[in-house]
Amino acid sequence: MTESSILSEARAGYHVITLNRPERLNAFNDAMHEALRDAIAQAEADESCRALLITGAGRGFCAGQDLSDRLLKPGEKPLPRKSLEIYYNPLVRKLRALPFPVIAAVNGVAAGAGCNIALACDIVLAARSASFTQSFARIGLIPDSGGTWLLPRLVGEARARALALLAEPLPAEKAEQWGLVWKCVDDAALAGEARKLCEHFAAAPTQGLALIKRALDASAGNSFDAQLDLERDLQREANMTPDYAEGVRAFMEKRKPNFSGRKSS
Ligand code: T3D
Repeated sequence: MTESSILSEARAGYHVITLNRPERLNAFNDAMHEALRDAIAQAEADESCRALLITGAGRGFCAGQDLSDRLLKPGEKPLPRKSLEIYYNPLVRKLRALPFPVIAAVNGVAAGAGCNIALACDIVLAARSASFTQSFARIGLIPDSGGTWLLPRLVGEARARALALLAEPLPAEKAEQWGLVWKCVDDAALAGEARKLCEHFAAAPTQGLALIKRALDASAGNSFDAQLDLERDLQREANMTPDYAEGVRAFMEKRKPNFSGRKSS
């Protein structure tokens, strides 16, 4: 494990990344962005990595941008910032495109970009004490890191607009009821539930799961017809994987499949 603003740990079949600036509720500065980018690249480069878990140290998941880096001195004029191009957008694009499931274990408050980075993950597990806040409107910004795209798709237009415009915290239980997150669990159960999910994915047909991610991500911009064509193409790829052959064999032999997660045998 490396001690820094990002803790990264390789476990059997998956990696765990912990956002680690607890005194700032794990808000992002540039160094943390860079360390996170490196940790994700390490997970991607590790052939044995079949899932990624992201969580936060301390009582928060992530409070978005570290605003102490944005405080203007008296008389100083604001500059056009490039943090979305350089950091936030590449990060959420990468999380969506990783060829294995990404799980966010939201252990506490998720605010601003920290909220939308969690929502960009494939599965969001939330501790009962956690909350989700589109805090941008409180400081004159707009939801970023995919928020304006994800929110209406996850919770519908009416709730998305109220969440974005009012910037009120949404408690984890309501977030689950609204379909913003997959599941809300007791605080003490969060780490164990997240580990179980990762262990499940570490033994899953990883190539097939990567194709599922691609199909779901493309669906929002596709017509029904175009999506059928995409499903045909991706299913052809899935057909060719050793895990499909193993899945069918195991079914016929009435045993648990032993998936390798690899592209070829
Ligand atoms: O410029 C660009 O790059 C554009 C990109 C923007 C992306 C964004 O994410 S913009 C949104 C930025 N985030 C926020 O606006 C959230 C700010 N934080 C809060 O509203 C509250 O802290 C929370 C609602 C998240 C939690 O409230 P609470 O009462 O549980 O905790 P707290 O006391 O406010 O925070 C604890 C400490 O963390 C505190 O420090 P202190 O007083 O103990 O020394 C607080 O200042 C610090 N902290 C929390 N969030 C941030 C932060 N420090 C810097 N930046 C933060 N975002």
